[in-house]
Amino acid sequence: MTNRVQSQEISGGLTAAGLRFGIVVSRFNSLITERLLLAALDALGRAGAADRDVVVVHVPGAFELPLAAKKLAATGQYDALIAVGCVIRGETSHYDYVCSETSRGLQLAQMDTGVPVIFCVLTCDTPEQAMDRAGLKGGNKGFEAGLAAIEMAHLSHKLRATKLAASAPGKKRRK
Ligand code: INI
Repeated sequence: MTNRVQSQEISGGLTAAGLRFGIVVSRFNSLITERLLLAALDALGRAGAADRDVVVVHVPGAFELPLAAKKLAATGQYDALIAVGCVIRGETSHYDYVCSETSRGLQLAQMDTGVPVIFCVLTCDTPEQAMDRAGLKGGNKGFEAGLAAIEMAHLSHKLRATKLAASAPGKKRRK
């Protein structure tokens, strides 16, 4: 016998019809980022997103992704965003700054605006590692990002509207 509580499950769907997406893509390492972009568009299209509901914005490099994402999110027109980039380690510490500020900035963009921002930024030691994740050995992270965007778009709408089903009298909420 178990006393395990039967919790209410809230999860995101995987249909994209009627949802609006913004994709910010860096031009740096475009051989990789354009492959990631195509796969993200493929995922959205297969799930039913309409052409008119998907906007793509190009920026120079990964470092510029957070500002573009935040500005798109602030328009209030998008259900989810995807940030696509590829940072490849060089001989100096530049890589570390670009990686940390890009991830920090993208997290801030979604936390400040409440619009999901999917992190599709590859951070790799070699071009081969990046290619493996952009359609070669390791699948394509762009496709995964497209699916994550759809799921998070649904989930964030549902969480906004969540109410606990009235069953037993609960604790009074603190004001
Ligand atoms: N930008 C990238 O997107 N990937 C990289 O690998 C990269 N490297 O290695 O330097 C890179 N640098 C540019 C950076 O993102 C900015 O565009 C630039 O510093 C101007 O602000």
